[in-house]
Amino acid sequence: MENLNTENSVGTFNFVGGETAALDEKPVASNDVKRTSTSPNVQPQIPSDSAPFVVLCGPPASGKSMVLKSLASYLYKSGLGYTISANTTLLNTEKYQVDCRDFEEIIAKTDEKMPNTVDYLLADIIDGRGNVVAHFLEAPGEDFFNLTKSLQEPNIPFKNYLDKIAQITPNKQRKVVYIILLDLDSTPSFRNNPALRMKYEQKMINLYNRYVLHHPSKVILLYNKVDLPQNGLWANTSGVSNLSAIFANAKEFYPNLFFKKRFLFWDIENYTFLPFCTGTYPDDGSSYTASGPVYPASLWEKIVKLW
Ligand SMILES: Nc1nc2c(ncn2[C@@H]2O[C@H](COP(=O)(O)OP(=O)(O)OP(=O)(O)O)[C@@H](O)[C@H]2O)c(=O)[nH]1
Ligand SMILES: [Mg+2]
Repeated sequence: MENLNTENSVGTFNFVGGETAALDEKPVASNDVKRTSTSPNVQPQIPSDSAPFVVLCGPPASGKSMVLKSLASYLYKSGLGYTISANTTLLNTEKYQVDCRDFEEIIAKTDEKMPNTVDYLLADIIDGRGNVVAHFLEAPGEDFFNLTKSLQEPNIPFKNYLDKIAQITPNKQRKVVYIILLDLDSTPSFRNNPALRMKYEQKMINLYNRYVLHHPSKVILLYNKVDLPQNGLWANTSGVSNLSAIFANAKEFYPNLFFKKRFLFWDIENYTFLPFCTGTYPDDGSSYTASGPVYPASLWEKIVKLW
């Protein structure tokens, strides 16, 4: 899969959404979206080493846990010599310790879903010499976009731990790859609710301005769930048949996330775009069939290139 170029505006991004649908006055909640069981006062403890982070950013149910599982399972089975280890120091709660143990079992099993009760999960990727190559972080969707407080979004500030990830010490910034999920088809549908979608878009622009624009960090725009029929059957679990159609579709719905940055006299793309499919899911939610390795392999390849 290739990186695609786009044209867009430059510098610090402000919301300039093209659609003007009136904002629904009612806060949005969904029965399909699990509420986080972690207390809002819980403060994740970020490791103080300087290994790069990969942070999965997306609203509830956009697929962060399943992308993490896909990537971790791929690396576990890839023969590239990595060990995947859940980092138990992130949260000192009994639930988190159980989630860590379960995670290490789940990544070894092809068709087992991540339980939707997982709030935080920090996975360490360790090379053959025992060095931590990267930390992968999944956090609750509410930390990136709160559906029940959607009217206040995007002005709700990011949680403190995200600052700690980006800034190791006052003088030392960390390299972070932020995977922004271009969610359109979770419940409630951002595809069919432009007002809500634009709030999420602005929140992700805020994230970019705060953590990427003036930092050594990078953004991957990940269009997950490309297997769904809404995407015009441009992809299935084995791969993508029409990448440019998927790209155009993503850009139509999230025009302001295709970031550019000024370099000398030019505006250069400051994102990597990738389609993704974690698998197919029967309606009863019981299990799933994992997608082929093409998606996690491409994602891993891009992450490594961005470091
Ligand atoms: N069709 C399809 N459905 C997907 C895909 N990835 C995830 N899903 C569906 O989305 C649901 C939510 O995925 P999760 O990975 O739990 O979402 P999340 O972003 O971690 O959600 P929170 O942790 O609640 O913020 C899954 O249970 C699947 O039903 C995909 O690639 N294709
Ligand atoms: Mg999750």
